[in-house]
Amino acid sequence: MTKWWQDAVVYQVYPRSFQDSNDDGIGDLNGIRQRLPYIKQLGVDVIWLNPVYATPNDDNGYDISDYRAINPEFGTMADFDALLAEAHTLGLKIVMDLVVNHTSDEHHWFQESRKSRTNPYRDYYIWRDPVDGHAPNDWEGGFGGSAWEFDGATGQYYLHLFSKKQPDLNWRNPALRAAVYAMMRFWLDKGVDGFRMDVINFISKTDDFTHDHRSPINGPHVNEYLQEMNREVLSHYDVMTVGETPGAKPANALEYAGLNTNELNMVFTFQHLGVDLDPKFGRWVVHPFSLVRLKQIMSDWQTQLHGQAWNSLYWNNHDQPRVVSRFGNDSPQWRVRAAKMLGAVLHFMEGTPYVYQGEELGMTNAANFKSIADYRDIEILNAYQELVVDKGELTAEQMLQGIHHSGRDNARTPMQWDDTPNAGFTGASVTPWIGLNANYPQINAASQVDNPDSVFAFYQRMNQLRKQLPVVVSGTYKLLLPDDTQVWTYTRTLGQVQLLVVANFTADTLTRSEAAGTGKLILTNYADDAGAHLRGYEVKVYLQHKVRTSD
Ligand code: TEU
Ligand code: CA
Repeated sequence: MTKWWQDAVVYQVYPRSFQDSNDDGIGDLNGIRQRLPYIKQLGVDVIWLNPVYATPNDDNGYDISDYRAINPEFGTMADFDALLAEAHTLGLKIVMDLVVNHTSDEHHWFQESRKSRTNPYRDYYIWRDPVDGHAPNDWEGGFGGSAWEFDGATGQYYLHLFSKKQPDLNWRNPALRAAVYAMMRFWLDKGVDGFRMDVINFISKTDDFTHDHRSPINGPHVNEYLQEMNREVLSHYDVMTVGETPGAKPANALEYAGLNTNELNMVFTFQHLGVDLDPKFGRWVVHPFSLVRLKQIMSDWQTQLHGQAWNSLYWNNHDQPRVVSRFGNDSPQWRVRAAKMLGAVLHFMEGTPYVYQGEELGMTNAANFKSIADYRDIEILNAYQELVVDKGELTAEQMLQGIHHSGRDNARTPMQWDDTPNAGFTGASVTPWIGLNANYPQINAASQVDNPDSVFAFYQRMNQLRKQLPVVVSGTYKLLLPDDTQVWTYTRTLGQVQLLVVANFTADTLTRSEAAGTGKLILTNYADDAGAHLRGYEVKVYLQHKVRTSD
């Protein structure tokens, strides 16, 4: 028997860029409520909202100054309550973003904490004395520079794994943990259906800070804290939880997302998204990805978690470039087929799929952003300053090429609703908070929702098949042709029923015996079945009976 969050498909909404309802160029809660029928029509079950809480927007809401107040740019608490009620009326659940590794430095807790070493809130954060007049260790912040900021008022450094406006909370402090649990109950008692937990495996750091080059990931007490959170809060509600766990491997997920470990329901790994990143410059210098490596990593997650823990399945989110541009082909000739092929490869694996806004339309990276002035993301702007301006390690052209391919703002351009000015995201004469992708006249929801050959219709069909075929949720995954550099093919088996997925990751026409499935072709991005041939970016999904004795 599966849990509701194992049968579900999640749709991620980045509120700032989804739908503006009051012509200020910024997406908002009432805009999301207007678009609930569209989300329902897609056939998903859950909406994950990126943070909507009060924030100074240093990191677009991942720097929270009041966990129990709505960002006025997005609306009011009444607007939130109306959105939640309307979603529930439509049979949609809403999952909030829980950002409790850090707060904004403008949060009341930090304002108090920095006042004095004896303030009751002092130990809500991580303060350390200078060592020989310097920061306690060489850790770096996620957005450049040291992870330590000196605060003159009390002569100590505070830790911030991200920007200096995002001080890390001290989870070793039981009073802090209790305050977080009380806040969680506030939202769950309103009827919220769960949480996505931001960098949740960072909440336990090393027990001391004297070591250099120590990774703060998967610290010594993470499981203890998550089990306490589950005992104190989560186990009292019928909710879904997904932890964002950068650096987590399958062995970590068996604990974090174990079916019987009483921590979380699933986690987001980043391992599969490292296959095209540079060892030194990360996302800013991009290498062609290896399909063999991608298949190997994701197949390991499938096989090592099966029956013991639960996978999330995603290509895209607000921190990642658009997958059709990254692992597919966003040229006019191939974009639609590649977007469908990538969707099918992901959605027929075992786990809960996450569809990021616009992925269901085949939206692409923003090729029209010509200069650093077009970008808004703190991660992009700080990296450009550090690598191009301060250190000169990359030229502006090299950096812009990397940003074009991998920058987070590729996912944060406004949702493309139709071909009217500003793509229907905001009023025609309004300047949105970030520029649009110039291809919105060609790629938009209005041109797809009634088109049976659209990427939207393909995602609708996948969502229907998930509901119709138990093998999609519960089948055992097996990778075929592991060393094939052009094709990804796998089976899912449940009893005598088997799915065969065969996907061509190239523009070439290929022949693979595996492509000639023995059962009913239930989904393809071409009109017909070319037998053992696979045309450019072709994907074929067969429903067949168990045929291979080796399975
Ligand atoms: O992301 C954590 C995180 O690891 C990403 O920032 C990722 O490492 C980076 O984008 C890739 O270089 C979460 C949120 O999803 C992200 O939007 C926030 O910026 C970050 O935490 C801090 O809250
Ligand atoms: Ca608005």
